[in-house]
Amino acid sequence: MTVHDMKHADSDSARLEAVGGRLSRVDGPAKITGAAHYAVEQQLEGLTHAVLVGATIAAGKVTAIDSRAAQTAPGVLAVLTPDTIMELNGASDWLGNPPTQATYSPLVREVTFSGQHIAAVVAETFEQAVAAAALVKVWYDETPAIVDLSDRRAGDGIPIDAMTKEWGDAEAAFAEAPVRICTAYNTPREFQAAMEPHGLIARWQGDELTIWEPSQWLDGMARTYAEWFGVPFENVRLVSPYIGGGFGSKALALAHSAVAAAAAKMLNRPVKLVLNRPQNFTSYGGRAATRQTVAIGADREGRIQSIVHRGVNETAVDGMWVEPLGSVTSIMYATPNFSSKQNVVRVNTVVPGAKRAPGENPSAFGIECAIDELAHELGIDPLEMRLINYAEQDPHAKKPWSTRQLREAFAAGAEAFGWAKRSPAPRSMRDGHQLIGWGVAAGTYPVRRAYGEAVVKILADGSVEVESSSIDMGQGTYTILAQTAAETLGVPVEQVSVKLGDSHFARAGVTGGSRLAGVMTGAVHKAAGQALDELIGLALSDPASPFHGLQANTLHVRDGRIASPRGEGPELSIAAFMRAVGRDHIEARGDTVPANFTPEQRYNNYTTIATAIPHTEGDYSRHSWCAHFVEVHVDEDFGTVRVSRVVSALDSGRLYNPKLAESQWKGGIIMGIGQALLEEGIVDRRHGRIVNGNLADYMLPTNADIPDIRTISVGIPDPHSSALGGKGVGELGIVGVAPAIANAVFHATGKRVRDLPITLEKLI
Ligand code: MCN
Ligand code: MOS
Repeated sequence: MTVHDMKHADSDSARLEAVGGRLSRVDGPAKITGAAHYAVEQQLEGLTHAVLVGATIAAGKVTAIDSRAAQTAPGVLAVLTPDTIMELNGASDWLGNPPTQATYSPLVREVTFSGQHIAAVVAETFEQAVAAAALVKVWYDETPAIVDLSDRRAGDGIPIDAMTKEWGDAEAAFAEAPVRICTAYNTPREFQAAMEPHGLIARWQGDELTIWEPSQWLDGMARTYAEWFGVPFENVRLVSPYIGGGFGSKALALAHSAVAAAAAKMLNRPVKLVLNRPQNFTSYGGRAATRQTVAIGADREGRIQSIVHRGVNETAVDGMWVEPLGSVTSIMYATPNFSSKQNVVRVNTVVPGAKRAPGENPSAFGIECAIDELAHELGIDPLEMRLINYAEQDPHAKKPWSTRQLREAFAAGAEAFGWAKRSPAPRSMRDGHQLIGWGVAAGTYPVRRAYGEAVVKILADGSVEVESSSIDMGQGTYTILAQTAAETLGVPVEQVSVKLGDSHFARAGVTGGSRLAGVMTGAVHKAAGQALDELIGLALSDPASPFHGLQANTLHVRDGRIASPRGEGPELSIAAFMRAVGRDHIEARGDTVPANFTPEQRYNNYTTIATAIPHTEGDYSRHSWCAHFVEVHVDEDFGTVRVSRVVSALDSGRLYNPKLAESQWKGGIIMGIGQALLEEGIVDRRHGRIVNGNLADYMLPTNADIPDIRTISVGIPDPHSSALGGKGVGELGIVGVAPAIANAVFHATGKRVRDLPITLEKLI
């Protein structure tokens, strides 16, 4: 702990080490000193290296592969092709649906996207594998590819009926509304661009498989490997102690994972395969490109009468991804009439995937820009517009919110930003050649819940161990679970060590949808409570205990010392007590899984998302909320946009650790700035190739692009959302940032940019 932290702690009500304290990340020192070993940094005896060969066309057939030169190159152990790689079983999907095909080949003959894996070379060294992979010759029969949503041959796509949300008569009410806007918004293909690339080391020992792989979901991925290779689930061990960012991309075992594990089995040697940066743009999906139209009808006072919303997202030729575009549209504002429908369009891409707040993020871009447009049309302040249409309950589920501090967020954000000083007309604020714009937008993310399990051990020396197969990709899981165990047990946080990232620990479900913190603090709280009960029970009942015979029904543990609540009798450390009763540990396995769950339901709870609890289950609708206030400077001559100020007020319920929550929110806001101004996957129209698939050409914000960001927590504990009263944090922050910036750019320039990113050529 540094002096700086101590100062922070002093100014906060919660104790540093308790839940709600501003404890710095307990994994920080290991990461900074290099003591933290990431998955693919493991040093193994006899390690071999695999390198992939990807398709250079986006559609067609591989007609021939000549691997002779590669096979005889120095150090080469094997060249795998669709003909030579071992056959795998099909695996069930993450919803738990059974496989659609009996067999699976991660190397293909039928190409459906550029970069798809066709062959792999395994060699003694990485350099040998790279050199030999360049010698593999591939011939194709190329057919025309559908490169993106704008391709006419792609058509209107496939309706996803499950996404339809309707009440009232939206079309008729829109037609009759005195004030109407109807606008279209587009977001491009985006990528997660985590600093740590995807990759893995696979090792077989008999029919036991160990995989070191960065993972947001050890148990889900272990299930996939077990199914591919037809071995029992228990035989697969996933190890992922540290992760250099995932942002949604690291939850599934992918084709390259299968190639490495198959190669390891075929060669009976451990195999390491790490995707190079361009392969990180084609081996798994980023955020799907989206198109939406938002039609809003209102009365002259600004009260919304109807919203008609239509959305489309791209998906793959041979895989389905739905980016739910109506998710924010359907709940943010009160409206008597509503209709939202969505189609998907198949294009020649790898299956798109989850990127921070999938669905909510592009959904908010549509509705939060449209509200700004309506406010401008009516001459109403955009913040006032949002208050006029404030949804007092969930308009779709027709249930009260568990908690919704959005009004408080608008008020706190506006106050801190100085919104009252905004001059309403576009182009009315400037500083020399810089046009200044102020924009606002709201955001939300549902509280996703699931059941969790954890093991808490009290050891002979009084230290505590927490074990869970959940993970920390930078959010702070290690830290908040240490705080939860320390507070529940009454021991100093330095005495707690948290072990994560090993599928042989107590099982855990996916780290996705901002659910892990709520699930795991609940499970650790429960397991630690059980361990404490056992400790106290032993202290009162064991004949060798110094507390034996004391007329007390309970004991207190504080700062790692056991005492009676009234102070009579002895007081001793947990270590001294464990010595006295001759115990070397106390262990409790606590879970929040319903008692009537069958073993299969339990297995599915950890390895699929089939048992996730709907956020509108029961009496309430549960969501986190936020309001972003943004200032931009737009150069009048050059059209360059700089975000100069951000104030965001957010409701994530109770915060387990405000320091980490603020860091998460800021990370989301920074990602939102990138999305608004920079990020865009560019596809070559001739061969459907991502041309900017590297970190030099795929633009991401750097420190120089990021202004001072102020975050304000307006949450209150929400007992309906989680055991400790927290709601989701990690994804919330990004939702609403891009529309707040687009709205600010309109205020600065009088120009609406409805296609992200907002680049200078769209402004001049
Ligand atoms: N937290 C808190 N109080 C709460 C809830 C959370 O203080 N009430 C803090 C905790 O430090 C917790 C963190 O916020 O560890 C994230 O909590 P939450 O978002 O609720 O849940 P998850 O742990 O499931 O986070 C996953 C979420 C997702 S889905 C993406 S995508 C994402 C994100 O977290 N990817 C990230 N944040 C990321 N941060 C980093 N550094 N890297 C990523 O890849
Ligand atoms: Mo987050 S995109 O749900 O991993």
